[in-house]
Amino acid sequence: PTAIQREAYAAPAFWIDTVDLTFDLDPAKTRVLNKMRLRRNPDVAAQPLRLDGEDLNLARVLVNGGGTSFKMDGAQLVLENLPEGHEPFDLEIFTTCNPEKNTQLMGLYVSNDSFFTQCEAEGFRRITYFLDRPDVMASYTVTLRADKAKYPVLLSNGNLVEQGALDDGRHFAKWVDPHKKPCYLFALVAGQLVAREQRIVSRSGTEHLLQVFVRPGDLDKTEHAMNSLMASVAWDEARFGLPLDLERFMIVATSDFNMGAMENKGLNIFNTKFVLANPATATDLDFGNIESVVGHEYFHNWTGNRITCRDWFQLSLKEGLTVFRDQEFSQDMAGVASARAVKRIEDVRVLRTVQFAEDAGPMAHPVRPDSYVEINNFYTVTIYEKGSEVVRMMQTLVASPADLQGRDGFAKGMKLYFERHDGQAVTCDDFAQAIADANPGSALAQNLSTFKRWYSQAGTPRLQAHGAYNAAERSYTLTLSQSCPATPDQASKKPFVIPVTLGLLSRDGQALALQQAGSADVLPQQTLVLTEASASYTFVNIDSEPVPSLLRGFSAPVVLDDGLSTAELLCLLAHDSDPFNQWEAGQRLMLQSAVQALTQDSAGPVLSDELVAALRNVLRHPELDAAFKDLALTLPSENYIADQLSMVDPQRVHAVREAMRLQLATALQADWQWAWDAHKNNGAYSPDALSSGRRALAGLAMNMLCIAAVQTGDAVTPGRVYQQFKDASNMTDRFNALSALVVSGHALAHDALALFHKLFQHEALVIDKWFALQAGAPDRAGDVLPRVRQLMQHADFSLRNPNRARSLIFSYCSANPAAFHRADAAGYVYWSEQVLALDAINPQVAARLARAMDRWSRLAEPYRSAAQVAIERVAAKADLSNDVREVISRALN
Ligand code: HT7
Ligand code: ZN
Repeated sequence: PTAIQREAYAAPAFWIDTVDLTFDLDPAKTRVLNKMRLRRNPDVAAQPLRLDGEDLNLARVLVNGGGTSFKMDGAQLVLENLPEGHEPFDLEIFTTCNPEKNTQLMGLYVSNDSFFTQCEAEGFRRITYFLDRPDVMASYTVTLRADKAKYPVLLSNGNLVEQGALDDGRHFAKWVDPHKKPCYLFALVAGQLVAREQRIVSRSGTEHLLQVFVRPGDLDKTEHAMNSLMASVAWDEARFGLPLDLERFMIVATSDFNMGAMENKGLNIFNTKFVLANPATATDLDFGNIESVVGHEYFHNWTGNRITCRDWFQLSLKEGLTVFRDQEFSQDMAGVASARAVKRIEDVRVLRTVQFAEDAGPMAHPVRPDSYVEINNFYTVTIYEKGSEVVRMMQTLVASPADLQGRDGFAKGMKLYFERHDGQAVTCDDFAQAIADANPGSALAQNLSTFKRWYSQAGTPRLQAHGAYNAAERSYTLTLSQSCPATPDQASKKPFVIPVTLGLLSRDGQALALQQAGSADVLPQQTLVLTEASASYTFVNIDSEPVPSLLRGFSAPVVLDDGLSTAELLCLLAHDSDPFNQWEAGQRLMLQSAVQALTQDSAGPVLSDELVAALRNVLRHPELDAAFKDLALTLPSENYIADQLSMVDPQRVHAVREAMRLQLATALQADWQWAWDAHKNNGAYSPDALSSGRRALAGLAMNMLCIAAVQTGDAVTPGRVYQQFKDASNMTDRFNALSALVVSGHALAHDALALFHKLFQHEALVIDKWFALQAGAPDRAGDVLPRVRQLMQHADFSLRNPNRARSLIFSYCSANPAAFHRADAAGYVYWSEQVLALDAINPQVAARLARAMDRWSRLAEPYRSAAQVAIERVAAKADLSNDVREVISRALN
C-alpha cells in the first residue's frame, strides 16, 4: 500500500454542487440512485473525473441524461469524455450494495434489523461513486424508500420535506439538508426506532426540535443524553455565541459502531454506550462520558461541520478543537473550582498514560501528520487529546491581565475564525492564524510560527527546570530548558513554545507573591513563555528558598523534570493551592517509589512512612473533595509506571504496584473504614460531580478494605461488600462492590459474577462490563487467559460486535498487562489470533487491537523476543488489510 503525503494536496478538478440520492433500502441489495450536478474547477487544469468507490456494483452511468463511456482504474470510476468548459452538467450513477454483509461498519450497514451509515473518513465511497474528500461540499436531497412495517422510521440529514406511502407496503421520506456539507457528514438511518423529544427555544427565540432515537425498550435510558444535549446547545451559545443552526437535531443510538459517535449534520449516530443510561444500568463514569460525547458531537456542528477540514491531514483542526470544547463544557458543567480541577486531572491522566506512550512509540506522529497509509489509523489520542492541549495552550497564550485565562481572547479568535471561514474547508494554519490575528500583541501572535511546531513536530518535549536561590539578593532564578526525543521520521526537533504557569511556596507551604526582576507587577501566579532552548527568569523579594510549583494546571503537554526533593514534593502535596499540582506531587512520589523499587531491587515496603502519612492526611483532609481524594489516593497505572522505564518487565511492575496497593490498604485500614462509612449511602442517585465523587471514594475505600481483608483472612468486610453488591440501588455502587470482590480475589467474586450476569443478561452494555471485568482481573494463577478463551465461547460473545470484542479482547490485551505478558507467550499468541480473526471482519477494530503491541521493543526478555515472533506472525499474513498492515509494519520498523 502507498502512503498519502500531506504535501501532495491538490484541489479537486471538479466541484459537486448538488447531490440527489434515492435509496431503495433492502438488507441484501440496496439500490442507490445518485444524481449529481458537477462543474469543472476553473483553477485546475482540465483532467478526467475520478470518482472513488468501494464494494459497489455499478449498473448505469449517464451524463446529461445520455450514455457515456467510462473505465475503472482500480476502485476508481474514471470519466474522460465529459462536457468541456465550465458549465455545470448532470451525472447520474446507479449502483447497488449489500448492507447486511457489511461487517466493516463503514458505509451503509445493517445492525439489529435497522440501517445505519458511517461515512467518516472514507465510507461514503461504499455507498456511491463520489469525490470522497472533505473539501468537496455539496447540497444534499435524500429520498429513502423501504418496507413500512420493518422500517417505520426513515431519517437523513436536514429537514423532512415530504413523506408518504408507496405500493407493496413500502413508504418514503424525503430530506433536504439546508447546509452544504462534505460527504463524510452524510447519514441515513432506517428502522424500528422510538424517540424522546424535546422542543427548545434558543437565546435568539428560534424553536428547535431535539430527538434521541433508540430501540423501543431503551426509551427509559435517554433522559441523561437529552439533558446533555440541551446543556450543550445552551453552553455553545453562551460561551462562544454559536447557536443551533438547524430546525431539528437528531441523535440515533446503535449497538454496532466502530467508535464513540459521529457528528453527521443534524443526524448524529452514536454508539449505544454513549447514549443509554439509567441509574440501574450505568455508572457515574458512563454518565460523565455521555455528557462529554454528546457535547463533543454537538460542538462539531460548528467546529467540523460549518467549517471543515481541507484534507484528512487537518483532522485535528476539528478534533483537537472539539475535544478542547467538550473538556471545557464538562468542566463548566462540573461547576465549582475543585470539581473543574478533578476533570482536568482526569483529562491529563488520559493524555499522559495513552498519548505520551503513543508519542514514544512506533505510531508517533505530529498533531498534523505528514503521511498516512490508512486514515482510520490516525483517529488517535495525538490528534484528539494532544490536539486539544495545543488549542488549550493557544487560549493560555492569548491571556491578558484583564483576561487571566485567555477565555475572552480565545472567544474573540473563534469569532474571527467563523467570520473568515464559515462554509469552507480549511487548514490548521488557518485556525491558528485567526486566533493570533484576533489577539495582536499576545504571546501567541508574537510567536505564531514557532508555536505552530506543535502541529508539525511529533514527540513529547522534556522541560528541565532548575532553581537557584540567592539569599543576599533575596532573589530566585529559575532556568528552564527544553529538548524533545527523536520520533520516527523526525530525528531532531526545534524548540517549542511552552507556556509554564507557576507559583512559588515557602517551605512551610505559604503562597509567595511573584515579582519578576524589572517588573512592577506582583502576582500570585504567572505564566512564563519559553520560546528558546533555554531561558532564565528571576523573581525578586523572596525571603527564603522557595518551593516551585511549575506547570500548574498542566499548562503544556510536556514531561517536567524539576528535580524536586521528596521534602519539596511533600510540601506541594500538603499545601499547593493548585489542585493539579497538589495531585501531581502525590503521583510523583508514588511513581518515584515504584521506580526506585524496580531499579534498586530493595526489599521492604515500597512507600515510605512519611508518604503514607501524607496520603493519610489527604484522605482525612476536612476540606478536600471526595473526588480529589479518590484521584490522589489512586496509584499510577502499571502502564504509566512502565513508561518511566527503559526496559520493562511487566510482571515486576505488577508485583511492585500490588505491593504498594497492599501497603496502602493495610497501613490506612482504619482510614479506609472511615472513608467507606462516611461516603457510602448517598440517597437518591444523581450523577452530579459531588455525589459521584463520594461514590468514587467509597468505592476505592471498599476496594482497599477487601484487599486488606483477603490478606488478614477477615470475612466480615467481604461479606458486607457482597451485601452492598446485592442491595445497591445504582450501578456505580453495585459495580464497585463487584469489582472489589473480583480485584481482591475473594471467593465471593464467583457467586457475585454469576448473579450479576443473571440480573443483567438483557442489558448489552452491562454485559460488556461483565466481560471486561473478568478480562481485566488480576492474574493470580495464570487463569485469566484460559478464562478469556472460555468467555469467547459464551453465548453472549460475538466478535462482530465492536463493543463486545473491546470488552473482552481489548480489556485483556491492552488493560491487563500482567495477565497479557506471560512468560509462556500465550498472551501474544492469543493477540495474534484475534488480530487476524478481526481483520477478516472489521479491519478498523483489528488495527486498534494490533496497537496493543506498540511498545514491544522495550520489553525485557523473554517477553521481547516472544512479542516479536507474534508480530511477525501477523505480518506474514499475505492479505492483511491496509489498516493492520500499517500498524504492524511500523511496529517492526
Ligand atoms: N468524527 C468522528 C469520527 C468517527 C469515525 C472515524 C472512523 C471510523 C468510524 C468513525 N466513527 C466516528 C468521531 C468524533 O470525533 O466525533
Ligand atoms: Zn470528534
